[in-house]
Amino acid sequence: MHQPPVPHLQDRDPEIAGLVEAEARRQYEKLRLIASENYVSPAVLEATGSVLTNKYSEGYAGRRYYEGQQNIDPIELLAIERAKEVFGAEHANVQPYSGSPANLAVYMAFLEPGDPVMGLSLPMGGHLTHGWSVSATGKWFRPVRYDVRADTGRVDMDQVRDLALKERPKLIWCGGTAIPRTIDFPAFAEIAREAGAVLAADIAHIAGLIAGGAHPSPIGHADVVTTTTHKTLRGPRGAMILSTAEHAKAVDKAVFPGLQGGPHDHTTAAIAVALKEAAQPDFARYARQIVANAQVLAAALVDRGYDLVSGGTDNHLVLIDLTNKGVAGKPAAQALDRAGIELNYNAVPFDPRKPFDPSGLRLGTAAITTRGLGEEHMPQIAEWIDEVVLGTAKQDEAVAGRVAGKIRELLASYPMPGWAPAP
Ligand code: DSN
Repeated sequence: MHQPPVPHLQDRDPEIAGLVEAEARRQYEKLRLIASENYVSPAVLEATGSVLTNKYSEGYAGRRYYEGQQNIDPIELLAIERAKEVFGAEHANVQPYSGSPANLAVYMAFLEPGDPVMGLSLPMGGHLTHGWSVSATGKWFRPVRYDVRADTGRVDMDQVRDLALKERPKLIWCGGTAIPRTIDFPAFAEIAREAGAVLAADIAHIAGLIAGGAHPSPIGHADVVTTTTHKTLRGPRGAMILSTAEHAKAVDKAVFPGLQGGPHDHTTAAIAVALKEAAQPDFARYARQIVANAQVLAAALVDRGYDLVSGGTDNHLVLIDLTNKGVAGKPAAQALDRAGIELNYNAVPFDPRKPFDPSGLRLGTAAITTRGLGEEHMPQIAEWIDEVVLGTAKQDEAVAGRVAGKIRELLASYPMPGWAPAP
């Protein structure tokens, strides 16, 4: 049963209601290891599903293009104040619709079309919007890409410095989507200063860890910080841009009217709720537990002969290169999904295979930590992953059903925020 319940949806549109119910049950029964996903609280769900979805409010508090902002202005101001407080930032914009629009706003704020931009290349763990060729950011700007080192799997800071001084990018991105190690914000800041570039930190994956004190913060090092709000931060699907006071005006102008129309006020309210939750002491415990779980899971996988990019993890994310197991990422991910373990196939650095059929698997521990799983469960999860991967290599289909049953049994003791099976 959905919490809050959805009786009107069931009455008005049983087809959609049925699919929502099926998705909730799927999330309840699966070991959700997609590194960018989580379970939000019922309070965040309620704000997201509220009447705020009815309102238009282009502009900013006190300067809107529509009347009737008596409640929207305080909601957005609360979200801004909480974002500044949680991250210690001088300025926050909570209107970006999601991570990619937030990143585009950074280009809009600081660059002209054709300007050079530097970012970690996508197959090395970067993000499409950091100047990858198929993205608008790679087509409309001049991308310069840095890599991770082949021997360590970690960002090659010597190469970052050499490239920055040679290519003089106007904007340097640090952060990405598949980086299992701590991002060295002070080192990036020093290079950006030397090269005369704006430093943007994309902390979408690690925002919750930063909020909870389990990863160093880019504040005080980066000129501008972008983040989605729904990964480790455990809020609704949205994004924020944090910056120094100096760049506040440029950031706000870029988001609106530069790039977007009306903000999604229901999302803004839910971001405010998530930030209030992230400011509580139990969120710091949650953030530390995410990392502890990932580290124990990584160690258990290494014990079973898995080749992890960089050898382990400092955060919520583990990147496995399956080459030595004789199975590609995609069939392994599909078999794991059938076995109740949900993750994504992923390129690994220097991957000889294609992005749609790469060599690796990416997994993360934010969602299972929300469910209440701890370090004691991680060796068992590594064993299940191993059983399924080895079963895939041997084309043994029976293993999936066996593991899925055991996972359902385990998860039945760990409640899911937002849904429970009918009693
Ligand atoms: N989709 C996000 C992720 O999974 O990391 C990146 O855009």
